[in-house]
Amino acid sequence: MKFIALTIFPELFASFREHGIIRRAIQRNLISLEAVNIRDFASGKHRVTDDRPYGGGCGMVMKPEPLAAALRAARGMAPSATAVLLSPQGRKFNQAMARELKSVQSMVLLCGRYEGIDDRILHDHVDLEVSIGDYVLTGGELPAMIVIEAITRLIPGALGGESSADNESFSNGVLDCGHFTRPPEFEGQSPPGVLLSGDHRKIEQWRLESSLIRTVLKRKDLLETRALSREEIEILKNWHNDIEKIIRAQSSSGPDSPSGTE
Ligand code: 4G3
Repeated sequence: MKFIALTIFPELFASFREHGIIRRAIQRNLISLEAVNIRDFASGKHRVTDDRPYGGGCGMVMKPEPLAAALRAARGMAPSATAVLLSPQGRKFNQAMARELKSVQSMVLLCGRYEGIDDRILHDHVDLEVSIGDYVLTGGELPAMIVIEAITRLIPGALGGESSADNESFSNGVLDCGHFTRPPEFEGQSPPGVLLSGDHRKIEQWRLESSLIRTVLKRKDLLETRALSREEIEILKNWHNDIEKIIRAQSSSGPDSPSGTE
């Protein structure tokens, strides 16, 4: 996969490329990453890339000509590339979109600054507008790196060692289970005994249950749209029954119940 970032701050991508999974993926020829300076495509002595907005108001807008020229140059390097604009107005990025985008051959990531880019660039030059979340940043560079990283780590061979993207949060629509490592006791807390039991069937069962319950507690919304397996429904029913038993045992003797009813 070929990534080309268009930015007025290409240096922001320097350390991103030189560390961790992105560096390894480049070394292994799984991806390439080029940061192209939009300013190189601006004309005039001062190579200006921004201008005051028509209609007045504060802030600056990125001029269309340097953007169009930079996009044309990028398309020369990768003719079939998908052009992505990072902006707060974009489609909300998530794991499913990362999986979708993994299959494109090359991607041009247009990183705007200031109040954004001249809107005319959107219509003819941008294939997809993406937002990494509902907040405003000073530039699209960090969002671009997030999109690149989320996609890259899905490419087989990009993750180091034995780790894989197959059994982590969102990969199957629920949150990841809890994780523990040595020491066996830390600040008075011990890992669930089953994880030290060596019983791999029980460990798998615990992980499934941990994932599901954590999702119920932290991200109920994920379960509203996802089909549950028989096993998952069984787990939830068991919790439901346990909770019901606790409630039934309490209801006639709790601190709020009328006196003389027990
Ligand atoms: C407006 C992306 C702002 C238009 C970019 C670029 C947040 C996100 C910008 C534009 C950004 C996001 C730069 N801020 N939520 N700022 O993904 O094209």
